[in-house]
Amino acid sequence: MKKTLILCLISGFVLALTQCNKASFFSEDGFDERLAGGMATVFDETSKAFTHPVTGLTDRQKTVHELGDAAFEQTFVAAPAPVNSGLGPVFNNVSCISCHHNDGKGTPTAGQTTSSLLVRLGIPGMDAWGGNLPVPGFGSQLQDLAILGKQPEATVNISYTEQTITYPDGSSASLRIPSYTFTNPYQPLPANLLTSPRMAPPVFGVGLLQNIPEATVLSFADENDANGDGISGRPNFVYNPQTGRTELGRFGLKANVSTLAIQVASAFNHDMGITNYIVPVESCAGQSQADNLQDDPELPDSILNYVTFYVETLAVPARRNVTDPDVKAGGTLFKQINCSGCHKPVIQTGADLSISALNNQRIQPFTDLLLHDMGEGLADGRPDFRATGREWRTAPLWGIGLFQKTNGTPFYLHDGRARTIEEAILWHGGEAENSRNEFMHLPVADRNRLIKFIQSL
Ligand code: HEC
Ligand code: HEC
Ligand SMILES: [Ca+2]
Ligand SMILES: [Ca+2]
Ligand SMILES: [Ca+2]
Repeated sequence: MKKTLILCLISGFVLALTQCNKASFFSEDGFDERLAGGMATVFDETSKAFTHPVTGLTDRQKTVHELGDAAFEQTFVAAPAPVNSGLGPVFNNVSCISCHHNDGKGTPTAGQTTSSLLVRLGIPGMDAWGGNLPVPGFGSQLQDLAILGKQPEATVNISYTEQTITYPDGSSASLRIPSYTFTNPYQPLPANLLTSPRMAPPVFGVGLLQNIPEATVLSFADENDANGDGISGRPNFVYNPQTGRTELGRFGLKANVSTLAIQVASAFNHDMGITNYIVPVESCAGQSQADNLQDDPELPDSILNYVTFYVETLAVPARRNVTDPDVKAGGTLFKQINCSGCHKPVIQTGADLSISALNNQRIQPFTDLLLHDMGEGLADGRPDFRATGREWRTAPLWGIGLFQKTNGTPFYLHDGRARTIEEAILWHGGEAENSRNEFMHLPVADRNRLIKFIQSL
């Protein structure tokens, strides 16, 4: 009797302690701030943080996820081959994982097996669906590698010059301004060439982004800046080759793709040269490099579906240090200087999927999935459906504090030009100019708190 009472007292005490500890993880509206992906959150802070499936998958779904995982890591080779056949004739890399390192960001180099930067191409004008016009002889993407006996379309050269930025308080930072040149083209490139260098973004959490109701994304838009905060934000609408319709764009750095199935299918085709049932024609069809093997589609339909399911069901890593006073203060500053005007901290997902962990989740993606004019400094000058040459999709910030672990050396922004979070912020212009200026006018201790907050995401 006595023993039970003591036990009760002790367990009550322990419970009270843990409750009180836990309470500090909870926001004012009662949600656990660590759960960046809601139920689709995983607690891992290692280099493998982005590689885990969401919980609650059925046994069959787990198997499909694992099959997709294996294919994501497979190195493809030139046809004919018994497995993983069909690479090229021209391509950018040999596997998904060699660009999306540890399912995270890439490295801003081109032409090597660890390179994750590809260059989209175009010429002025629009196709029948409002899309970008391909370059005769090169298409809409520059493939800088080729299988034996074929020529890469060209070599991509990247160089940087440093520019010093001085804060009002006298301290300074250095930004590297990239310059891209294209040498050894297999045939001359046109004079009116438009280019868009893009580095691989992370691939986790994309199933949740796909499950945000369209009405929610549209509700964030303020095309004519009715509320006068300098931020407009507009949706991209893009052609879906599977449905033949124009749909809300969510994926790609200019929200230039509407579904993960198409994103993955065009990655296989354009990045690796592997034709499939969604994108069946070799990227170099009609060019002198075409293989004319008549072996299409090169990828089994099942593999394409597995890999799509794999990225759809990759969990989001939990936030860290959410109770740290500096992190909390940084979160307040993030709202005060209106970073949250584009990087939306909290969104509710929809309800209509068969994967329960992706349904009805309160997520913290820190994106509105909209396009924003980011100023001349970040402009590429190449439109992509409704996106202009100055517009980019708000980069999701979840997991950003782990890039150092998942990638070794982290790189930020669409082409990896920024080496630190501070540099990434200093590149913000256009609609984000006000926020950038307010950041620069903060005392250094507050700037560091804001960065510490970003590191906790
Ligand atoms: C050559 C490097 C490269 C390879 C290989 C590659 N990707 Fe990507 N991936 C990118 C780039 C660059 C983007 C951004 C594309 C854009 O803006 O249009 C991207 C975007 C994505 C996205 C969208 C992420 C988002 O936030 O919108 C997904 C999902 C994805 N890739 C999956 C894959 C899969 C699956 C494979 C293998 C079949 C693959 N990728 C192969 C470079 C690569
Ligand atoms: C007008 C909308 C807008 C505002 C306001 C804004 N951002 Fe961004 N942010 C973007 C867009 C768009 C990108 C992607 C730009 C690119 O890749 O070139 C981005 C990228 C970033 C990145 C790099 C992410 C990555 O994965 O490489 C960080 C960090 C970031 N923003 C932080 C901030 C902070 C901090 C603030 C407030 C000082 C802020 N942003 C304000 C739109 C905005
Ligand atoms: Ca091929
Ligand atoms: Ca091409
Ligand atoms: Ca506005």
